[in-house]
Amino acid sequence: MARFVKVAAAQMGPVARDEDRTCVVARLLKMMREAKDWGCDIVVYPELALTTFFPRWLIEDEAELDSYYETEMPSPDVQPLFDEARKLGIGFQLGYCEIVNEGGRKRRFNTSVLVDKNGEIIGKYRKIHMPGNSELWDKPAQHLEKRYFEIGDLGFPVFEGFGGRIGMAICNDRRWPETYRCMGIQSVEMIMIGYNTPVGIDYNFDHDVLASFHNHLVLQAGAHQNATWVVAVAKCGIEESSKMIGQSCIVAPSGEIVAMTSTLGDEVIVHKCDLDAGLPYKEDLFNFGLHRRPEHYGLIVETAGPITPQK
Ligand code: ING
Repeated sequence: MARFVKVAAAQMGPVARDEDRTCVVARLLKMMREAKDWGCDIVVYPELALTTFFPRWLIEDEAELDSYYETEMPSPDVQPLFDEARKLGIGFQLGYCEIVNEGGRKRRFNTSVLVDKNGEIIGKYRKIHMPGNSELWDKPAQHLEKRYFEIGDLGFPVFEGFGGRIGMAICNDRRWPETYRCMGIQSVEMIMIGYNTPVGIDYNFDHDVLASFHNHLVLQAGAHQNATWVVAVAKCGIEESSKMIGQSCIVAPSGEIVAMTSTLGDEVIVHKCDLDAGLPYKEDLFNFGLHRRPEHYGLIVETAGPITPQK
């Protein structure tokens, strides 16, 4: 008996710096209802879905910085999304900025939550691979995520939900093979990844030209090599003068892109995903127990080697 999950990727266009949560949540609700009209079981939203991508700026006023974070989930502004999910009987994944008081101190994370069809949170993930810098750098644009978020402390958990095994990652995580493999060895069947990916933030023009290629390259490789579905959802377009890539997509365990957006705005794409599609790969080509030999890999360099080979 096939286990189908009908998934909607709800790509978002730009969110302005002064766009308040109620307007943003209204956009998310509109796409949730569209997803339900398509008969979807779950709708996946981008990273930092509730606000503009503020790590592009140096923000030194703590009150202003705090305004981009949620101190509870659901927060009052986001509660309508949970209520509508319960009313419609559809789950969702949401990326947002989290402030918690843990260990007697204020901690900030780039977070995503997985919510079931009853509007209950069944899983949380905190971004581990934090790109950019903590101080201003001498580049065409800033990317200050290391300044505004701690490294995630929840690992890469895999949750039972929607009839399968669901994992999450956030943006830069998708560029690192360990992200997928940590969930692959937990037999993950679908990984949901939101992203905000600007171009033009460094001097390597080829990075910009290849940004969309690199986006799909890592998603397709991660999906195939770990026999899992990947649902990758952008916030994109020209957001506060920052150009961010779109091409949100749904990738099958074969590595094939089965659905992709074609705009840089709010756009819902849908695919009926067979969670058993990964089994032929898990049982044969990528049967870790049969073919994978980490014990024979020899010394795996655990830290980055020298960027330029020593003379
Ligand atoms: N964004 C980017 C990403 O990994 C980045 C960071 C930008 C990397 C440009 C390389 C080039 O897609 C986030 N939010 O991680």
